Amino acid sequence: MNDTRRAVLEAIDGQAVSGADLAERLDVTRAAIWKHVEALREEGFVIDSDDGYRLESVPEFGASAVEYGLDAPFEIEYHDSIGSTNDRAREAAGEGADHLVVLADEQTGSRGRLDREWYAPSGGIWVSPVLRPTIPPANAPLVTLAAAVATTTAAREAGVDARIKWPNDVLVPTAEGDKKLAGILTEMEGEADRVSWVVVGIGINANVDIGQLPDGATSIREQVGDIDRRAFTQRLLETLDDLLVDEATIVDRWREHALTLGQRVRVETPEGVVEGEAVDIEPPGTLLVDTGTETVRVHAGDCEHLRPA
Ligand code: BT5
Repeated sequence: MNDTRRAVLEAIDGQAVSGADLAERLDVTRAAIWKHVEALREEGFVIDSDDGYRLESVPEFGASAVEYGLDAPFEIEYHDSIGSTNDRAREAAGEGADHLVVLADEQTGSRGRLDREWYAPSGGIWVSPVLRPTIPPANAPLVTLAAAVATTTAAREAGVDARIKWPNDVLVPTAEGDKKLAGILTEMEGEADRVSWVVVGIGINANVDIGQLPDGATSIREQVGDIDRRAFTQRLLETLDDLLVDEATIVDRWREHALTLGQRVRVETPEGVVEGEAVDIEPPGTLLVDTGTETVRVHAGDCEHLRPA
């Protein structure tokens, strides 16, 4: 959001301020103030103008709504409907974007890992930050772990018992088994020694009916009722930013929320199937599986939680 527009919102949040006062304080013309107010109204901000301008309410979702009050250095690009936020974020990354977050209410062509289909009806939080971390490509899995921790943290704060399945599925344990609440698709481009960009696509079934989702999925609506998507998205982005600034904490925070550790797992890796007890995780995201005869380090694969032997 443009700095003047943010300053207008901050000034009129909680009290009425006249157009003349605002213009003087922000060192712009009254016409400019009026234009900003109109643009904000068009985005859904309710601004009363009976006795000076006064902010009555912030929209439920959208670019300025999420940017306003966000304590992290991201610019939001919002779409009511888009093919895939990851596709758009990759395009923007290719054009040099950094700390841009592509956000949508609905996606019509979204993807999971390995080109699997991802359901993204209206009411979800479909979000793809573009990042340019100064890390070697081998450490990129840390960004995915951070996204899983950030998603889980925001969901837990919203009252949902969210946990992480290695490496990055966010699940809710239920009487009928674990249900998937969110998924993460990280895509990147890099050189031998340096990542040039990472797009970390996060899909959260927020205010969505489970009838619109595949079997095995759950939503925040199903678990605790509808949430404030604006506040949730802000919390998600703030936590992600904090974690990426302090990379050393990512793996510890991941362990705190892990559902996989201590469980019997079956992991399909490119080198074959590994079965055993998941005992720990190591940077940048390697799962340690105790097969009974040895400890195998698994770097990538699809993980299934097995019933205890
Ligand atoms: C994932 O893939 O879990 C990564 C999903 C990433 C989606 C986000 S949304 C924002 C951004 N833009 C995109 O285009 N993508 C990202 P994977 O682990 O492959 O899981 C895919 C499987 O999850 C599917 O084969 C279904 O079985 C299941 N699935 C599909 N949609 C789901 C949903 N909304 N909730 C829960 N499970 C779902």
